[in-house]
Amino acid sequence: MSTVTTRSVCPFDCPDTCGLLVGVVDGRAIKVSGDPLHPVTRGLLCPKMLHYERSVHSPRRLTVPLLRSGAKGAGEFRPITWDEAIERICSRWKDLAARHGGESILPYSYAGTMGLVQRNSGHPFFHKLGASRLERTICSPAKDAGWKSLMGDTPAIDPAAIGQSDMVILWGINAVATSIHAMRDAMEARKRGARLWAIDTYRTPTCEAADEAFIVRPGGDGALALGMMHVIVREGLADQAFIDANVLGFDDFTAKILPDCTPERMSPLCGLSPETIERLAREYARAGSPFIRLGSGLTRYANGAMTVRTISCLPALTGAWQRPGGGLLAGTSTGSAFPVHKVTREDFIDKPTRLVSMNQLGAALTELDSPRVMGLYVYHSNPASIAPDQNAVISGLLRDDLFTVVHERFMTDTARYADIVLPATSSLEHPDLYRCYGGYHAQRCDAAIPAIGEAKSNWDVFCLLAEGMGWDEPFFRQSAEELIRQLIDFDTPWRDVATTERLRRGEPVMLTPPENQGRVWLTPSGKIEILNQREQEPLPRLLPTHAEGDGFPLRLQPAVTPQALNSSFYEQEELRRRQRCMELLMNPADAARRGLSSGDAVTVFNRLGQVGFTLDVTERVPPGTVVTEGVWWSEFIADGRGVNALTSQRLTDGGRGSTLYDVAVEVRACTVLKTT
Ligand SMILES: Nc1nc2c(c(=O)[nH]1)N[C@H]1C(S)=C(S)[C@@H](COP(=O)(O)OP(=O)(O)OC[C@H]3O[C@@H](n4cnc5c(=O)[nH]c(N)nc54)[C@H](O)[C@@H]3O)O[C@H]1N2
Ligand SMILES: Nc1nc2c(c(=O)[nH]1)N[C@H]1C(S)=C(S)[C@@H](COP(=O)(O)OP(=O)(O)OC[C@H]3O[C@@H](n4cnc5c(=O)[nH]c(N)nc54)[C@H](O)[C@@H]3O)O[C@H]1N2
Ligand SMILES: [Mo]
Repeated sequence: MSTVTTRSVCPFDCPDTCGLLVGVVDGRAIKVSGDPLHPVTRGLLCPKMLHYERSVHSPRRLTVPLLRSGAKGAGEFRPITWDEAIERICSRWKDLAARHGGESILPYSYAGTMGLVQRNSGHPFFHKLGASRLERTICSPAKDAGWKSLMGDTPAIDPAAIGQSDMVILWGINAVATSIHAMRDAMEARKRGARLWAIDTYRTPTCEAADEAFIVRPGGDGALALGMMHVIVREGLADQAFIDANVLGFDDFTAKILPDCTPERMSPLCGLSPETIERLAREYARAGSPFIRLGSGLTRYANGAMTVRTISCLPALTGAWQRPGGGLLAGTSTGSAFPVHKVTREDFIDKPTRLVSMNQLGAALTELDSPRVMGLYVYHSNPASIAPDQNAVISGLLRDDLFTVVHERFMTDTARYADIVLPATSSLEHPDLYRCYGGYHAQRCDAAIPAIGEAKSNWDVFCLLAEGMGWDEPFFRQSAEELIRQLIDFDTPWRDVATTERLRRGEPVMLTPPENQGRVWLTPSGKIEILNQREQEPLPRLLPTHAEGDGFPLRLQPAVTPQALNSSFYEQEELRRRQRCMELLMNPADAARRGLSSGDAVTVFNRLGQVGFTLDVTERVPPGTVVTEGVWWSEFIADGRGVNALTSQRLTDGGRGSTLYDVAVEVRACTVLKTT
């Protein structure tokens, strides 16, 4: 049999949205590689996707619909047909809607696939059903809120501008793990002579690759930026001409906020010495075109939005924006490039139903009333692992009167608690259109292989459910291909006729962001608004984290691993082996104080829960901070609880985001767990 090579796109929640080449023999993917002709991927793939075929053809794939046959959470199921599954779900939902109202049903989805059709295909269905609406705010809404407060709708600078910078600051982003193409661009800039700094809470691989790394206290970056700005203003390093022409509120800021923000005062809050804060300020202000690439790490705190807003003031003070390669990139927004409303169909909402935060699923399932959540439909998300306050989520999922359906590729921790499990296709088995949130590329792709077993795509399942509900709405009688076509057949300044033609053909294309590139400020005043009277806090200032008030001595940093993506990829044994086991990284001083050493089984605890880890004593983390990487499946965890048994349902200051990184804990030796 000869190999047919097909183009596809990586569907995962990553800012790089890579172009893939998939080698297919007899309907089976045998090889996946980075598309060398893709303008951003340029042939380079991350370790997770190098063997995507191992996920797609994993023996762990779900292949038929399943009905629970044991107790909730016991993971005992028997196969049923699709007809029976759809019939059971629809009759139960009709009954729930009639008895308790549509709002007693809650959809839960996030980022298993980023494709515009498959990702959003539940929206029209649940709008029509009158279900509760999910606030999809687990990732980084605080980042958007912070940027918007200062910069309004000003479009992001082009990520490629990094190549013209003479100083690149990777701030709260572990690009070696989370955006390898941004890392490659940063390393290329470095080769051309740019200095590369990383600012993180522990020594990540990105820190190792940088010229210098600055290790801060979790949630302390606002203090660092304020200290730097104090020095910049005090030493006359601000660009007064730029400020006069472009910035609103500089005088208020320097009069009311900065005087208190001396490096000495900011030092204990951010964890860097006063001398380091001064040096960072001077070197940043004197750089020609410093480029700050802001990650999401520093946003998942009680002060996350304020931190982003404060850091974003730096290029406004020094005028870095004026020079090519200078400025700050929080993320690109290609939201208006495609008419996604044609998929989400907000017009199907009869009257607006209640919003439920995805960060508070535990409370939604255990406390919410009028009506109580009686039906939960989870698709392309794994909340039993990834949502904060895992113990609360699992208490909710254990409710006998809760009817839970999970549409999944694997028997995830969430699927284990389902009444009905539906098998989902992987991205190689369904068509979609992808746009990127870390750059400006887009690509359409067809299915590369047939569905595994009886797996169905998100869109196809919602069409079946609409039919099962007895709706005659023609919208649900279209194919995914037809929806994709509607997204592409749309006039927009983002692409010309030739680009649209290439998009239709399945080639990767670059979209052109409408004018601007950060030189015109799309705010109500037309200036960068350091002073923003629409905010509860009109000026950037210090805000505390949640963890500060929690009364536990160590800050826990749940971080990412290059070998997984949130809770995805744990099915690949090789990747899992490289992660060894659920480890806790701790500084030698903290370990010595507790009489702990590497390899010890430890229990990490706070008011929400306790979790077992294997200790790794290392200088990579500073005293006072402990770190764990990855979001493990419970079957690979000694006592079944993961890191999110320690994270809380509290929200960020702006954007109602998750505060997954804002965690205080204590650690003690564990007498029960055996070291693996
Ligand atoms: N390999 C891999 N890639 C991924 C993911 C994954 O799980 N694995 N997840 C994907 C998703 S959903 C997202 S949202 C992106 C996120 O990608 P990034 O923007 O890189 O965000 P994070 O990895 O959450 O955090 C980045 C870094 O911030 C650090 N950090 C945490 N708190 C602070 C702080 O207070 N200050 C500073 N300065 N640094 C801090 C963390 O230690 C981490 O090294 O990555 C995507 N890509
Ligand atoms: N402790 C801790 N918790 C975290 C994070 C962290 O860094 N640390 N990161 C947070 C962040 S930034 C995010 S964005 C969230 C992400 O949370 P999720 O969006 O839930 O991401 P995943 O854990 O990757 O789970 C996605 C699931 O979708 C399934 N899937 C993939 N494709 C399809 C499909 O086409 N159809 C269907 N039906 N299913 C599919 C996959 O098998 C997988 O189980 O997690 C958050 N939680
Ligand atoms: Mo995310």
